[in-house]
Amino acid sequence: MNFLDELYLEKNMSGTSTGTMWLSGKGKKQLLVVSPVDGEAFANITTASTRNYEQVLEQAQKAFPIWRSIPAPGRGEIVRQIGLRLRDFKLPLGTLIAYETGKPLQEGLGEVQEVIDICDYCVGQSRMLYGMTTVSERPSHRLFEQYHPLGIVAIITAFNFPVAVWGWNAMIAAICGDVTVWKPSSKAPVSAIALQKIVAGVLEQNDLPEGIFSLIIGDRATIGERILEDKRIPLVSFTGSVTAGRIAAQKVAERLGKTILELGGNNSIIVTEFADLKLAVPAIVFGAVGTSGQRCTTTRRLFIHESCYSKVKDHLCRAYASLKVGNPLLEANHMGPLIDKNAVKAYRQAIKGITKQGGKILFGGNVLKKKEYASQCYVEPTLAEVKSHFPIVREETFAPILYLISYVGTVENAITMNNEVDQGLSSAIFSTNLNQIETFLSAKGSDCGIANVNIGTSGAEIGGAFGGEKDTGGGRECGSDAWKSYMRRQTVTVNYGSELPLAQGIRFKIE
Ligand code: UN1
Repeated sequence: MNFLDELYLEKNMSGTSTGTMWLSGKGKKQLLVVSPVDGEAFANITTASTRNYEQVLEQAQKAFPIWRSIPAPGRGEIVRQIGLRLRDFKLPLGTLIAYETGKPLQEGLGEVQEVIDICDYCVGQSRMLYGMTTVSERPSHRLFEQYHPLGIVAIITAFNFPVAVWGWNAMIAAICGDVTVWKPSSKAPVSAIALQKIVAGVLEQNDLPEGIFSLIIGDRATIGERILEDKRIPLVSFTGSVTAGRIAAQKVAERLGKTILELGGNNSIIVTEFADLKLAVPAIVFGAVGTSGQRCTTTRRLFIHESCYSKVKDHLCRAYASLKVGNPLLEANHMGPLIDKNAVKAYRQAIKGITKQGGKILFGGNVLKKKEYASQCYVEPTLAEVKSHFPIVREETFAPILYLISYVGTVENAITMNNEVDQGLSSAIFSTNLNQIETFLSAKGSDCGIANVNIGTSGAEIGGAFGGEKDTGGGRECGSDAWKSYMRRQTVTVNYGSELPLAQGIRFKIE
């Protein structure tokens, strides 16, 4: 496999790096990485020990004052070089992501592009870390805010976006003057190693010290828990399930650390009687089967107005029948495998739940068995007819299962159903009616962090703040003013006069 060589990857690798250096040792736990594409064990990673963890943290602590002292545009220059270098490695890295996670090559390439985009974005943002100035109530006083680097930021990422989510966090943190320690998912560690090696090239060229960008691959008990409890880490950015995020948030809160949480979604599209189906159908299909239904932004629920329900259902059944499932490295295939056999088990259980709770499978519902599916991770993209209140519909099953739900009456009825789940990440409406669109976007509309009009729920651009409400965790990453979470805010009042007036008009005199 050429892409592995092009990325300087070997079969046996260390999973711990402080930048350009890789830490290793004997007797540590090995992590065998199996591709869901063909079931081949293609890498063996030595995971981090508790001693490695300490080494990484100590190095990060040393690097922080050095990195912090480089003016922000200088840090932006390093990020610019990372973006340039990523362009050179886009094809092999995109291919590796596809091979390691099972997402189609196009989506793997798109993911690398997402990191390139955030690098470009951060170059500009590095000159715009501004605070506001306001007026003081006191004469000859100036009142303003400024932002300073926080320190060590831990980034815990999931398997489904093994490099993009690092990019959103690490590149923003870097321009903010923070150093980062990245714990990727043990289900997609090789993409993380490849990315670390690409970044290392830039660190080397610029003679930067170890500890600015660190990588630490290890299990939850050895590494994850330590990060959550470590007071040296003021901010933990966590992407993962609601269950794991809830535990992480509690642990970090106990030591009064900060978190950015990007947890589960249960995203819906509303198709009203005024929808343009030419736009809606492909958006729905991509939203539901992209990354095999394993994006946090995946379209899971579809609320279709009763007047066009059977038409939309027919369109979707036809579209699903034309989908090709297979090796995601082959461009003809629309959907690859799920991440592993456990994910297939969850898919199977959900299918059982649907029929048990009174739903009907309209398309798919089976695990694929032919020779080309020998890894046993391939499933059929699935359409199911259900009712919104079914317990299974309230859950986020990380699989390509789309729930079709008919609604009657006004768009408000569909919005109510959109909002009645615990999660609140992404939502969309397909309509050409201004009243419906603006109702969906109004305060009584969608309660999600993302609300789209005439586009699907997934595939957000990096320029906006990314994240959601309720059980999705409330965090915001990526663009807009998300950078502020990676810095500490300081309110400054300067007295340049010769008197000492107190605020609120308080009188206080000493002899
Ligand atoms: C995720 O699934 O955790 O909006 C992130 C999207 C991608 C990111 C998804 N840009 O679908």
